[in-house]
Amino acid sequence: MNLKSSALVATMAFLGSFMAYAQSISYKLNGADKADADAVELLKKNLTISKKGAVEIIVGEAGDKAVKKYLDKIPDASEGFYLYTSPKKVVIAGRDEAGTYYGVQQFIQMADKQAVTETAESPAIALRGVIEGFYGNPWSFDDRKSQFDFYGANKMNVYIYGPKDDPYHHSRWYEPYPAEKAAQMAELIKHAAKNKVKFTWAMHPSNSIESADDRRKALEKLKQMYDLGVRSFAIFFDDISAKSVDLQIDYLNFLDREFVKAHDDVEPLTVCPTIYNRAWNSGNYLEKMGKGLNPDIKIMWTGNSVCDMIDAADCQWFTEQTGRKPFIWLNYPVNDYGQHNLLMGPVVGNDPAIKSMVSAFCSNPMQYAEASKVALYSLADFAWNPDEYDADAAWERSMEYLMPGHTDAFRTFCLNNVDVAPSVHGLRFYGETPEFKALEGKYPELTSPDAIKAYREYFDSRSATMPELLKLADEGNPILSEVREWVLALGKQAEQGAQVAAMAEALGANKPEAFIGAYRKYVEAQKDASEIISRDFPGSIQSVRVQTGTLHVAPWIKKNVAELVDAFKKSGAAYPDNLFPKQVIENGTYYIKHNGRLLGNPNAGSKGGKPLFQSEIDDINPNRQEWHIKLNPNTERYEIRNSKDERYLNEVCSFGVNPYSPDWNTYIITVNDEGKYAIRNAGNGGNAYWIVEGDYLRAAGSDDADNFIFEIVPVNQ
Ligand code: LOG
Repeated sequence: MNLKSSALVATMAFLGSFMAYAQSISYKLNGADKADADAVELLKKNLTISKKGAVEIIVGEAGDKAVKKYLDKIPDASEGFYLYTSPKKVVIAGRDEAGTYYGVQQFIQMADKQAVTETAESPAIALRGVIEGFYGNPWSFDDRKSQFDFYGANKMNVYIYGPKDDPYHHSRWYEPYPAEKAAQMAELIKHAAKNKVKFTWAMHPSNSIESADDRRKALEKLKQMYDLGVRSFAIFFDDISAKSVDLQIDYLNFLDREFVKAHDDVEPLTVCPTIYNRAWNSGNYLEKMGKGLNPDIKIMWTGNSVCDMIDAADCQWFTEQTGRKPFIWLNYPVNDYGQHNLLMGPVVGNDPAIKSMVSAFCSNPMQYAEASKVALYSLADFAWNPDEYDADAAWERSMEYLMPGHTDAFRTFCLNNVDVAPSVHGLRFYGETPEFKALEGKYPELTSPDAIKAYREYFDSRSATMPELLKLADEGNPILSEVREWVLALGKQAEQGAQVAAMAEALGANKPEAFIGAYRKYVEAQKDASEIISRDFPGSIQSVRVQTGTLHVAPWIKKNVAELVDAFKKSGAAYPDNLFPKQVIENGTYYIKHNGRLLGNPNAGSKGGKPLFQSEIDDINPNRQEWHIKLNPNTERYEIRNSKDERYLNEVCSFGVNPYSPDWNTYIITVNDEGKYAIRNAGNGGNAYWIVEGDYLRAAGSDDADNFIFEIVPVNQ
């Protein structure tokens, strides 16, 4: 055990005995008859209460007799509270019911309830919470209940129901919920209220908003939801091609008039527009919405793009367009656009200055409800008090809060699941596996014994956390049982990493058998990893292959395996014919020929330009006509570089001048029965085949059969 963790264990033990002591304190309540009933219930559930209790808790909200003395200490803002604690007396005084409730939450979560403390707090942002607005398996009934408890405990007050794959919200919005689902909905609404969470039900009618029949159905559905207890509604128009903004405005104002305003107990309407981020803005859609919608209708906004963090300029721009503050729909930690990865990092990059510029700050999370709590914990912190928000500290506290007693193992897990891998949004999240990144900085090459040892130790220590995490998962820990597959994948990735180190060691020691053995184990671990699938049950809307460590660790493994295998093949060691996957072309140096002419690089060292076919052999600079062709381990396609100046060929068959990008500049090379090769763009570079026009290459071919026109001949043969 290292020093750090033994100190931690000692602290935990101390805290444990201290908490047991705190539990044994008995309290008496003063004001409980008038104070918010949910707050009082919470006190009774968590503390020992008796008429003769040793410590008095004075509880209530502004206007209650019990807290009259403290009235001027209560912040003059809704949901605010004053909290005083001491060994003899505790005061919890809310501006309103929610304020008292949050004061109680804060008190019961204090580790040392006997400390002398005094605080007066209120939220910086009025509406804080969650939009269940992702694609994929909607949350379960139990997931949602647990979420509401979590929101209450962390002072979030909004939940918007809008899972894209609930047909009663989206594809068949007009159908009433069947009895069982309706009963669950009613129960959820009550459970939300107990936690001071406003339950908003959203409907996504797409373009069915014009006819009298559509509108009648909409009113009927809203009425069903009202009868189940919903008092707050939203209409979503995201991810459709809208027929007309005027029609949307007319429809929204119709529902507002005929339904929302027709009830005196329904909250103002919220709408998710079709253009919900700045990147998609064109024409005057938003301006029209702003001018046309009844003024109290809130408009949702994801920022500069679909997945973005929010700053003051974004909000200002939105307000100029719409005449209202944006209701922030933060697409984090949602992972429906990159389902193979979990997003377990902190919420970073939102500007505290937005606190007075938004009407709400809400997250769209992952279909993994429990795992989403890591990010949501931080989000709650930010939205309550952005000025004091410290992303790393909040994230660290979430480890303690969510995984007490197992923070080190859980932190390791989370740190391996920060990035989202390349996706449609081209977005990456940084800060993943910082220790590994540092290791790569220290040992860029896996050649020295020190490097090999350091990497092996790194991966072995990752493997060592697996039993603890898996045990928790198997014992039903809510987060780890939900994301058990990622735990398994992390274990398999650590095994792969350790085998890479073993391969490097064997190669250095010239032990071919050990190399082959390690390589085989690597392949096995990789195969096992590729077969791990999450949410693989009948009826699952998304079953996904899972990935971890995609920012640093996975590319490192691939790159090093490719390099080691390459070096091993070149070492002259004997190995079974079927050991390594067959490449169409082995990594090496080649001539690229067309009708007997050689492709060359006449202006080596210059910028840009095109390679040229020539009949003559270049005797003076032979390597102008030689090409390094190599399989890129990450794209599994080939890169082609000129051997004279290492300039690469790009997707328009010129010499690339920008930084080489494997997504753009690697090619699929195939061979036909006659030994002729075809070269084709791929990835971001499109899918055109390379053809020859005059003396030059061009990427313009579309027919497979016509494009086997190149001879690729190894130099030295
Ligand atoms: C959807 C949302 C989805 C998210 C991330 C909004 C307003 N709508 O691009 O349902 O979870 O992006 O993929 C969206 O963000 N569309």
